[in-house]
This record gives sequence, C-alpha cells and structure tokens, in this order.
Amino acid sequence: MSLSFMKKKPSRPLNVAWARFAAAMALLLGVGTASARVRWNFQTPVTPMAHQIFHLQDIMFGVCVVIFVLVFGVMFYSIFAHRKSKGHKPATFHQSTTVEIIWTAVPFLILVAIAVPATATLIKMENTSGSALTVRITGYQWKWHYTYPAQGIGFFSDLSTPVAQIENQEPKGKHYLLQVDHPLVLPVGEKIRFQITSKDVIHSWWVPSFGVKTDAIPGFINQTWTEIDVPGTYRGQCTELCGMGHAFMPIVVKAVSQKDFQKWVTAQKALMVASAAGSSKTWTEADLLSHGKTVFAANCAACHQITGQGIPGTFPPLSAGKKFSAAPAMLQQLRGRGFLTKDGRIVMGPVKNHLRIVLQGIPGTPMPSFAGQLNDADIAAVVTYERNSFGNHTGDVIEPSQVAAVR
Ligand code: HEC
Ligand SMILES: [Cu+2]
Repeated sequence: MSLSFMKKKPSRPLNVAWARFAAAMALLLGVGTASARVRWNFQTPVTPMAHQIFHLQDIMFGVCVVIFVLVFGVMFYSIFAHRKSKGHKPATFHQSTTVEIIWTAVPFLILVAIAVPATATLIKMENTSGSALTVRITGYQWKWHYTYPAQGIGFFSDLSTPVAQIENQEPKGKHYLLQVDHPLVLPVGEKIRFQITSKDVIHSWWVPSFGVKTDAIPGFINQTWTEIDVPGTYRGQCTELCGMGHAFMPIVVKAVSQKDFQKWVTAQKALMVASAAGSSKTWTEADLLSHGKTVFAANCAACHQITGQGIPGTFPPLSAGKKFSAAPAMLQQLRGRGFLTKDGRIVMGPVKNHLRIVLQGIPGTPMPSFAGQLNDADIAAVVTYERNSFGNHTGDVIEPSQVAAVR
C-alpha cells in the first residue's frame, strides 16, 4: 500500500492560494453576470399556485437574510470590538435562563410563521375540486402520454430535437432538448385537473412556471391542478431520474384561449379518425417507409439508436448479420429466442415473429410492448422500415391488416 498521501508536500505560499481563489470567484461572478441567459430567480409564474409559491419563497428568503445579517453581524462585531488585544477577558458566567428561553422561543415563532402559509399552500395544491377539464398524464421511458378522457383524445409527446444536435454535428438550437412533436395544449382561465401516473418507473411531471411538480408512480394516480393566466408556450422536464433517456423527455405546454382550445380539440378528433382510417387502408411501400422512419425515431431510437446499430452490451442492433457483444446471459437469451446466430450475429427472422416482438415486447427485458402505444399502421410502417433499412434488404412490405391479424 502506498502512503504517499501522508508524506508532507512542500507547502505553497499562502498568497498564491488566495490569488487563485480570488481569480476563481471573479471568474464565476463575471460568467454569471455577463451571460444574459442566466436567471437569478424562478421562472415567471403564470398560475395562482406558482404565484403563491413564488411569494412564499420571497418571504422565506427575506427571513433567512434577516437572520443571517443579525447573527453574523453580532458575531463579527463581538469578535472585533471585544478582542483580547484590547484587554477584554472571557466571560465567567455561562448561564442565563432568560436568554435560553428567548433563543428557544424566537426560532419556534419563526417556524410557526413559516409553517402556516406553507401548509396552506400545500393543502391548496391538493384541492382539485371544481376542475373544468381533466388531463391524464402518463410517464413512459422516455416520453409522456396525454389523454383528455372527456374529449376522447390521446397522444404521445416525444422529444423532437434533431439527433444531429444531440450528437454535436449541428449547433444546438434555442430550445435544445426542450421541444416535442406534440405539445400538451391547454385552455387559459380554467381550472385543469391533472391525474399523473406511470407505465414503468417513477417519473415526475414538472413545469416550473405553473408551480406543478408531481411524481408519476406506476400503480398510483397522483392528482394536482393548474389554472393558467397567460397564453404562451411553457417548458418543463421529467424531474425524477428514470434511466438512460431521462434527459430526453421534456414537457411542452401550449396555453391557448378557450376558443382556440375548442378548435384544437375538433382538429385532434379529425386526426384520430384519419389515423384509425389509416389502419384499414392499403399503404404504398414509399408511404410505409417514410412513416416508419418517423415512428422509429420517436419510439425505438432511444434504445436501438437512430442508426439502428444499438449499443453494445445493452441494446441489440436491428441489422441482420451484425455482431452483438453483451454479457453471456443476455446473449444466451437472445440466442434462445432465435435472434442471434451461434457466432453472435443478429437474426431478423420471419415477419410474424418480428410483428409479435414489437406488439408484445420481450417480457423481462427493457424491450417494451407497443400494442397499446402504436396503431396497426404505425407498427406495419416501423417494421417495414426496419426490414429495409440499417443494411437490411428483405423487400418485405407489411400492411396494417397483417398487423391486425397478429394482434
Ligand atoms: C427501452 C428500450 C427499447 C425500446 C424503446 C425499443 N427496444 Fe427493441 N429491444 C430492446 C432490448 C433490450 C432488446 C433485447 C431484448 C433481449 O434481451 O432479448 C430489444 C429487442 C428488439 C428486437 C429483437 C432483437 C433484434 O435485434 O432483432 C426487435 C426486432 C426490436 N427490439 C425492435 C424494436 C422496435 C421496432 C422498437 C420501436 C417500435 C423498439 N424495439 C423499441 C430495447 C428497446
Ligand atoms: Cu422520466
């Protein structure tokens, strides 16, 4: 064992250390104030709840500053004004019942003064009664799903930041990792109840300017609410570490007037009818491939990667004949399911098997079931795309009716 750390190091002159410390502090301050994008406070609140939270934090911050100044003021004054070199002697008494009572009672009163408004705020957050609209929010690895039960609308909301930006091939956009394909659309001036849950692991739905941050827990439904005062686009993030794609499931909310909300609802319903019709018609190969590419990017690329090449050891590639290295246990299972040759190469397999995997997932592995997430046309498209991309050239064209038959 080396004990080198115990050897005495030549000591550095103190003034060098201080100079470095001062330089670091100056740099921090400079960076902080020079960049216009730095905010020193919360996002602008746009709901009654967020206003209340903002106000609470102002009060608490004020209380803390007053205590800080008083306590440290007295302390530094005493150290300076009563120093030994001026002939002061340490006190010989250390007992005063009055002082003891005061310094117990004052903090107690401060705590009560803070706890009363804080508790009132928490209780108000829980009260979803009188809501005009209900939205169900479900967390998935790694995207959000929104349902409006009374309106019969439901859709996934996926990250839409281009992969090229994530991989540093393009400069990062203004809303890097904070943009989605389908934002949650909500009306302003109306109490909205959120019912929040998860399909897999714990996520958390957080939109700072709403003052809403509620855990999405599988098997439980957490309720909270909001009422947005100002139309606009608001952004948030999943705030519970939920696995590899945690940073890639942002939240975007578009708050619109009630009239525009009604228009949006009508348009969404028409879209859903069109999408249902898409599952009963026959698609051309070109349409399947282009739709499949979109479905793949939104649903599969997080694990199998946009290139379809997977990640060694974790997510298998989707290219037939491609080598896959992983722990022996995983390879053995893949081989057992017929996805891998003896020498460790990926097997594409028959169309029916392929459809079954995507529909049902592979239980006990991260490969999810897409039966409840994608319709027949989406699955037909994504499987057609897979079997004719990433170096695969099976030439298979899979129609929605084939998916329906396997479902
Ligand atoms: C959350 C991660 C994840 C997502 C999302 C995901 N997969 Fe998988 N997938 C896996 C894992 C892990 C396996 C290997 C499972 C095993 O151990 O057998 C797998 C296996 C597969 C296989 C069989 C093995 C192979 O390489 O041929 C296919 C086909 C497949 N996935 C297709 C898809 C498609 C299509 C989508 C999107 C609709 C998708 N996956 C989305 C994780 C994922
Ligand atoms: Cu999450």
